Amino acid sequence: GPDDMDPATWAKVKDHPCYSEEAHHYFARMHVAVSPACNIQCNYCNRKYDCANESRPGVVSERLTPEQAARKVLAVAAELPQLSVLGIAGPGDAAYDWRKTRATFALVAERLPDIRLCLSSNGLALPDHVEEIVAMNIDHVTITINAIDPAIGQQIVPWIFHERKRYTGIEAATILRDRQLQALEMLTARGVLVKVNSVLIPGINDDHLVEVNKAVKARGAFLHNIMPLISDPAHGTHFGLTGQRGPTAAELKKVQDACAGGANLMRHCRQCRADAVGLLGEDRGQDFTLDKLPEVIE
Ligand code: CLF
Ligand code: SF4
Repeated sequence: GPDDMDPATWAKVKDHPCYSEEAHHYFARMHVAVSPACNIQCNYCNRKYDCANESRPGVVSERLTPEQAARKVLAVAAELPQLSVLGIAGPGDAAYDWRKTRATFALVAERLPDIRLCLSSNGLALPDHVEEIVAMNIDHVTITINAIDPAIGQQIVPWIFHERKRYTGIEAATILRDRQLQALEMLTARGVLVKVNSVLIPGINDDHLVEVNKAVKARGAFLHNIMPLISDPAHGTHFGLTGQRGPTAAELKKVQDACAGGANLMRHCRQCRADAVGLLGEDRGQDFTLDKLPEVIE
């Protein structure tokens, strides 16, 4: 609350439903699925579906151009006075597909200067865009960091595509980890609030997430959101096919409890869709599909 935060930070979190547990009862967010391209492979992802770093796997969102997305945001804002945040969280990686993400935020910010802009990424491309993120007043960024030890990281992300080259194994996991931590440091140094998402994968990173929590706290992460892996063979992911299971509620709680005293934990995440609309846990996306929007804005 306002008593344990400096005023500038409080101003940024008081109406953000993910960064403030209190705010999520009163303020709504919406996502627009404008960024289909991705530069890494996660073993819990199937590219046919939304980015599972920030959302529920097995979901296909309505993909929009930046212009379509802007129309949708204006239509939702006109009907949903609680709308405070526009997030871009896939369906691929919002920082890799940067031209579309940037174009969408620019179109919306021109017409709705008070809406908060929020971005979620695997982090690999993020350091390249920090200056523009700051210049565009994107004051909330999420980075998904599942491991800081590359020996563990390579079991979750088998390859990355970076500076026109493909990397695998320990080398890929090391580059990814270094870029994620670099982005975290650069963004927090510029006053951007950074949330770190970690997907809890039993037998792979469950004992390691305490180290992730310490490492991201040391670099200024505002919140750490430990999300349960949702693994279903029907989703056709590597983990789904190899029988990797998600954690039980007790296993999730055990890891969260082990992080006590470290970076503050987010505990009210609802693993949204890349085109979610409304209060967390409610989804009004179907009320605002493209066919229901006006043809032009203004
Ligand atoms: Fe969206 Fe994410 Fe921004 Fe929130 S969601 S981009 S920080 S506005 Fe929120 Fe949804 Fe959990 Fe994400 S409840 S999946 S943490
Ligand atoms: Fe899939 Fe997201 Fe991982 Fe890319 S970053 S592979 S879209 S889960």
